[in-house]
Amino acid sequence: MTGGIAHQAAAAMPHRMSPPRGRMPEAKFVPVQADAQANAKPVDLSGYTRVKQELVAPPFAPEHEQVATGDPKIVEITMDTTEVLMVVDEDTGASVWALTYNGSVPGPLIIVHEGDYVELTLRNPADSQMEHNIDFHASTGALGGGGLTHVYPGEETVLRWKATKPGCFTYHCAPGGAMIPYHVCHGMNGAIMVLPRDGLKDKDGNQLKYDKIAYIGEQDYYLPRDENGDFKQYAVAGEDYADSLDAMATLTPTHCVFNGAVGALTGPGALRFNVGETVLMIHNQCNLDSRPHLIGGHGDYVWESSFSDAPMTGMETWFVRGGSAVAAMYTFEQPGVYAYVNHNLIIGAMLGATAHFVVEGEWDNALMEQVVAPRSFET
Ligand SMILES: [Cu+2]
Repeated sequence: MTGGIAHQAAAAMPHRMSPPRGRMPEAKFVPVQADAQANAKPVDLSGYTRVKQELVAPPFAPEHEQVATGDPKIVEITMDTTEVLMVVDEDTGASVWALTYNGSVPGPLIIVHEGDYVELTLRNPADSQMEHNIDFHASTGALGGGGLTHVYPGEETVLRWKATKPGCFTYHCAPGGAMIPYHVCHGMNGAIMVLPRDGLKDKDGNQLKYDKIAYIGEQDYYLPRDENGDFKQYAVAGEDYADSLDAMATLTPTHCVFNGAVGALTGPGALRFNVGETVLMIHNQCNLDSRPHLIGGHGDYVWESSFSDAPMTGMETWFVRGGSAVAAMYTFEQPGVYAYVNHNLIIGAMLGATAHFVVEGEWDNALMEQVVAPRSFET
């Protein structure tokens, strides 16, 4: 059998520059897959409308419909695998050469409807140090697309896949071997939400709508330290590879943060809502388990798995299995500052996994009232 993407790529290899560091051997399944692809029947998508989705930086969501209008579409998106020096904690000077999709940790939130196609153009900038790809947990086949999207610096590729499973899903880079956790633990992951065409529903089939999305990516970092205990600095992406593997092997993160850095979603980065607004919190954790909790609020509806399943209701804390994304919906009833945390409180309070939701509106004494302000008492 000749032809096929992998064979063509292999034939082209001798004329290329030597692979950048981080290049991993092709997975053994690829020739089998390439043969199957070479024999595959072409698919006719001429009846589909094409739309472009402009991706935006977290914690925000791209423009989208909650209930789809019209037939399934081909949704075109573009992501660049940029390598960015990012401060993780200003107080300690901890930094990381983040490996990213579109320059952010997490990568941008993608939103489509069940039955749509996602058509991704994945570009690896020429000044990158490393090879990248993408594995969509929402997709079917070829390691989630990971086997078809390896791009070297200066290369681009286009992958199209059908969103057949409704729910929130993680996506991440997966170059192979230890490079997989290395890239994931350098920020190279994000989430896609595949909505049912008729939107979200409760267990009785009643429509559930949200006013805003809070897209939160929880990221565990394993940052190497020098002999004095200070975080090491590196000149280029990938230079920390050997040190990082040693740090990762401890299974003990130095940081576990929301949206890339300690405090990214507090202070000026806090999310803002009003009493009466309904927020859909989308939480992505590509590596570790997490236990999101909204201090002072609840998960009115929580989908830990498929949107095809009825949501859990009235949750105090919900669960994100490492390597997945979940959605939780809540309508604010009181004003104030809510802390959204990983309720492993060591991770939430000491490693960085805390966000603040600042909610404006009128206080409801019927729900809570300070009957006596703190005061001294007679003994
Ligand atoms: Cu990567």
